Amino acid sequence: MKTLVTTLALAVAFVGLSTVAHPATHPTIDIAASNWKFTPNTIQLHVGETTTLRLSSTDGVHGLQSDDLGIPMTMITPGSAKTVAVTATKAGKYVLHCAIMCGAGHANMTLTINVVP
Ligand SMILES: [Cu+2]
Repeated sequence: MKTLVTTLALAVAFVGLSTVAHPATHPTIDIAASNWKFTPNTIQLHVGETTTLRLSSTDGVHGLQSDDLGIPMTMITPGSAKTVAVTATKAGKYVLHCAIMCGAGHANMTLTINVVP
């Protein structure tokens, strides 16, 4: 019984510490662009919660931009990841098209961002 209590106390302490250890870190979502898709192609954000999108390209030059979500025109090129902090203010489904003409599949290259309360 004593062992169980000690284990629980340690578990609680650990959870407490891990919460305190990263107070200012935003959740980060990695998104890889390629010819011609975003992976993942659907993500979910919460209203009012700042999330960092880490954008990289495995092939081709692509782009992301959204006035509605406050995402500035961001060019995504192979070899250098770009990070964009997003704080959605309104719930909804936002379908972002690749913002740079990238070839045959460009028109169908979308990233869907579902913003939920
Ligand atoms: Cu494109």
